[in-house]
Amino acid sequence: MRLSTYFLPLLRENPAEAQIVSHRLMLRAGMIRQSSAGIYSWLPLGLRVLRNIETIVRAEQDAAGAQELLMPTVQPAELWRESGRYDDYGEEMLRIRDRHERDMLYGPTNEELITDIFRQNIKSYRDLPKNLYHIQWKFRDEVRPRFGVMRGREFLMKDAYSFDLDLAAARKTYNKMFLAYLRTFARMGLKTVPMRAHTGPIGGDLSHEFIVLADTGESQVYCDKAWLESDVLSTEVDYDDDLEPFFRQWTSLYAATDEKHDAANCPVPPDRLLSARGIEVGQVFFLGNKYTKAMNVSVAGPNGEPVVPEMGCYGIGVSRLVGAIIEASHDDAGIVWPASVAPFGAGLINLRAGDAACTEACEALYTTLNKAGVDTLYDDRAESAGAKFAAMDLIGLPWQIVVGPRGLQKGVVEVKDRKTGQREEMTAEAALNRIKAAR
Ligand code: 5CA
Repeated sequence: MRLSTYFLPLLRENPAEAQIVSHRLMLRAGMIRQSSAGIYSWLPLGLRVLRNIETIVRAEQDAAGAQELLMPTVQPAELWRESGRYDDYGEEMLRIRDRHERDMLYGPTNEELITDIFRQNIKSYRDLPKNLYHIQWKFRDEVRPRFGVMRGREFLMKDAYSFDLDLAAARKTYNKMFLAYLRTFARMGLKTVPMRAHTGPIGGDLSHEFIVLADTGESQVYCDKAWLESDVLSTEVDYDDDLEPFFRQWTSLYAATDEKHDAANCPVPPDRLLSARGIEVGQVFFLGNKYTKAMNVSVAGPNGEPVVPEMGCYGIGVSRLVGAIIEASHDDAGIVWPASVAPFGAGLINLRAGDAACTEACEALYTTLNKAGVDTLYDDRAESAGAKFAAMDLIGLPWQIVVGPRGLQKGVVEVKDRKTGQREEMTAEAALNRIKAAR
């Protein structure tokens, strides 16, 4: 992509309305624009990140045996009357009446709709287990939308819903999702700590929140410092393994949100206890038969008897993750994207846009980088070097390649690692190899 034609409205100044760094940087980097309180448009750069996050979420959901579908955003009220939540959900639900005076709503979550799809189509125990997910926009009319995409009113969520024949099978599915969540967040460069949680309006009796430790988190959390050394991606474990030992291992270290933490009875000695702020990026719930019972769902069991399936539901805040990743990975100059979610693999800076040799070298590099699968943002604008460096640092691509007349005379370009800030001169070919090798 050429920056001269790309829609990337960068802001020099810090927007007054943004209180936390991720919100400030998302606005300054031209990723989002607010359309009304807690509702945002995703501009091209922001959308690229959102899509990359979706791709990782999808890959791990699929690997864990969940199947993707897509349910609508607008739902009929009658399903929510069946579960009893139409009245319970309160002011957070956006209620709509259509031209035939039918009560509709903009979905804040999808338990009722998926349970209805299930009961209409699945009749036998032979069709179980099923775990179905979608990545869809939700609306919750939060009293205080704030911090940009972190607490929005409209936000993108991955929500999966599982149906199992009995408790033991449902527990296995819960464990699979537990592993999928740890892997998903780790692949985005995030360290998340699973914490026992309250179930709130979703219901059920077992639940974990996945918390990213970050100074600007909305909740106070406590955990064993040993969590900081944990690395789930280096753990050899397969979704088809018996995951109970894994689950036990990953819940054995102490971790609790403010609501669950009891200082007087905390099992971790003070020197090992980490007290920090946290951002909730996902939550898993074991629901039991709360919805299947309320909505009269049953399948024929092995002897023809009706069995009420056990459910679980599993949410990931896809749009919130964009903010959470920035909170966890930025510096004074801007965002520092982990390569797995970066909007482009590399940025190419032409220091002298009017210079024939610089332009020729840049064009050649641009072509080879893209051909090699390194999606490249090429700053071909006639701006000052300072403005180009600042823009590249702000948008935080993992690699910058700087092409200038002085370097070209020596046959080199400069490669900068955005994370470490290290700069090194090398041939264009070596630059390409360096970036390819790091992927
Ligand atoms: N039905 C279940 C999951 S299937 C559910 O709705 N769970 S939830 O309420 O915990 O939401 C799932 C995730 O969505 C949360 O962990 C959080 O990361 C994200 N989320 C919730 N509310 C908001 C919001 N207002 N803005 C941005 N993300 C949100």
